[in-house]
Amino acid sequence: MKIESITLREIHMPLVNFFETSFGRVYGRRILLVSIQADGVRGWAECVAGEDPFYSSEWIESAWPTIKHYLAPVLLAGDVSSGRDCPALFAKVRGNNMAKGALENAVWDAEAQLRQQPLWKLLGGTRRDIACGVSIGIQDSLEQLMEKIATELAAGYRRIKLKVKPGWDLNVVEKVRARWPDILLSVDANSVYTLGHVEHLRKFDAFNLLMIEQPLWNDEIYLHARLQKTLKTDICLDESIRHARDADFALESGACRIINVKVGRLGGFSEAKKVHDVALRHNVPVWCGGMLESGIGRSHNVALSTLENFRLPGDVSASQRYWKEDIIEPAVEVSADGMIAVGDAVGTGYRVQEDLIQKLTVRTETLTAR
Ligand code: OSB
Ligand code: MG
Repeated sequence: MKIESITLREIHMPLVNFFETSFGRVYGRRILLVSIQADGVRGWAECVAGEDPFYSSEWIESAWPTIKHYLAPVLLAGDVSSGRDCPALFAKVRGNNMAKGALENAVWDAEAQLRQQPLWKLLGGTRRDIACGVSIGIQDSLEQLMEKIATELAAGYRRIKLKVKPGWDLNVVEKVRARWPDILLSVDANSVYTLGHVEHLRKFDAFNLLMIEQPLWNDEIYLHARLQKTLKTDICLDESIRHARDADFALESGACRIINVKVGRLGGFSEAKKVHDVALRHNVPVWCGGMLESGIGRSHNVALSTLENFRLPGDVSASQRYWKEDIIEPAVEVSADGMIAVGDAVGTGYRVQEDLIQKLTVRTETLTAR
C-alpha cells in the first residue's frame, strides 16, 4: 500500500467513572489517535500511552514526537504492504512500543479494509465470542466497591479483577470473597509491592484467586520467579513483558503462569501475536489487557482476543462502562452472559465516527511524504 498521509490527533474524553490504580486516579483520558490514508482507505489505531509516565515510561507527550520524527517518516518513505512489515521498519528505534504499536495497528486496520477481510481473521483469530471480565479500580469505600462488583456480575461479566495496594488489599479481598465465594477473582498490584512484602503476599493464597497480576517491579522478571516459588496463587505478568523474548524468559524461569497481552505495551499486533504463540508453546493461557481505550483501541483488542490461546476472560469490556458516547458505532457491547460477538464485517466491524472525533479533538497534525 502507498501511505499518503498520517494524521495524529489528541482527543479528550471524560470517563463515566474515575479509575484509580496504585499509581493514582484519573477522571478522563487524553487519547492519541493515529490514522493513515492509503490506497483509498483510512486505517485507524489508538496509542495507549497514558497521560503520565506512570504505568510505563511512555506517555502521550513522548509518543507524539516519536511518531512524528522517527516512525511516521519511515512509513511515508517506503512501500509497506502489511502490518507485519512494521516491526522491522521500526527496529532502529529503541523501545517506544506504544508509539510503534499505534502506527503498526493503523497499517493492519488499513490492510484488512484493502483485503476486504475482517481484521480478526487477518490476525489469525478463530474465536467468534470473546469472554469478558472487568477491572475495578480502587474506590472511596468498601461499600462502593461491593456495589460496583454486584453491578458487573449482574451485567454478566465472567471475572472480576480488583486493583490493590497496601491498605486496600487483603482486607478488601477477604470481604469480597466472603460475599462471593465462587466467582473468578483476581487482583492487580501494578508493581506496588517489593520483596519485603513476601509474607504479606503469601496471605493472598487464602482467597483462591485466579491470579495476582504484576505484584513486583515493572522492569523485573527474575524476582517474580523467586516470588512465584513461594506462592500458590498464579502470578500474571503485565508491565514486565515488553516482547516475546521477555515472555519466553518469564515462562522458562517460572516467573508467571499467565500472561496479560496488551497490544500497545508490546508494540503492535505482530509482537502481541508472538507473545501469544510463545505462551501457547508453554501451554500457558493469555488474556487481553485493557488501557481504558476508546472504541478504536477497544475494537482492536476485540480482534486480537479471537486468537485461540486467549483462554481467560480479558479486560475488554463494554464501551458504556467508560464513555457516555464512544467514537465507534455501534459501541462495544457485551451480552448478558459476558461475551462479545465478532462478525464477518470487513475491518474491525465498527464504524469510526469521524464527526464526533472532530468535536473531541484538541490538537491535530498531518504528516505527508516529502
Ligand atoms: O494494569 O491493567 C492495567 C488501566 C490503565 C493502566 C493499566 C491497567 C489498567 C486496567 C484497566 O487495569 C483495564 C481496562 O478496563 O481497560
Ligand atoms: Mg495490569
